Amino acid sequence: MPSSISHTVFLSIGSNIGDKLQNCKDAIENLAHSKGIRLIKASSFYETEPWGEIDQDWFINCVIEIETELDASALLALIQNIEKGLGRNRVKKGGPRSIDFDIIFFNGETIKTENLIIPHPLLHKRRFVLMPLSEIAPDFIHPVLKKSAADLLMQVDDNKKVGRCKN
Ligand code: PH2
Ligand code: MG
Ligand code: MG
Repeated sequence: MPSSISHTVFLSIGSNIGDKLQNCKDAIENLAHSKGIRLIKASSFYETEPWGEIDQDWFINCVIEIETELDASALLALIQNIEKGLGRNRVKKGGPRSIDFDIIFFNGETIKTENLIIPHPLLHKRRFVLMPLSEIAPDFIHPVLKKSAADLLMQVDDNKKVGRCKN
């Protein structure tokens, strides 16, 4: 349900099918133009080695900060709708995708529903999330781990390659 209260939300965006960079740009554009959403910051784009399921193409990833009046479940419905519009079809968990949005933080809240766990339960293990997050919000404190994004990046045990795109 929309309300007049504004929430600060960080989202991770990724693509590893088709024109990956354009897919990420389209995803940001779509979200930024949606009702009740204000784009605050966007990180650089990063070329990232696949994490988890390694038998797939490299990704383009980025992180954005938005302000929104939507609550977490309404925001989830919105991003799933944008994913669908950009050609995402859910084939395999963790497998290739034309676009993927993940809500990583919603204010400093912890949320657990059937469809949504916030903070994202894997974010602190993923260099491809922590690098762009630290670029735009190094001091943001993970509400469960009580560490800043920059500290989480310094400590992360993930040797997958993550490189800033030159653009
Ligand atoms: N997303 C996954 C699984 N693995 N690896 C990279 N580098 N980037 C991703 O966005 C990614 C992944 C599941 O959503
Ligand atoms: Mg994901
Ligand atoms: Mg997702």
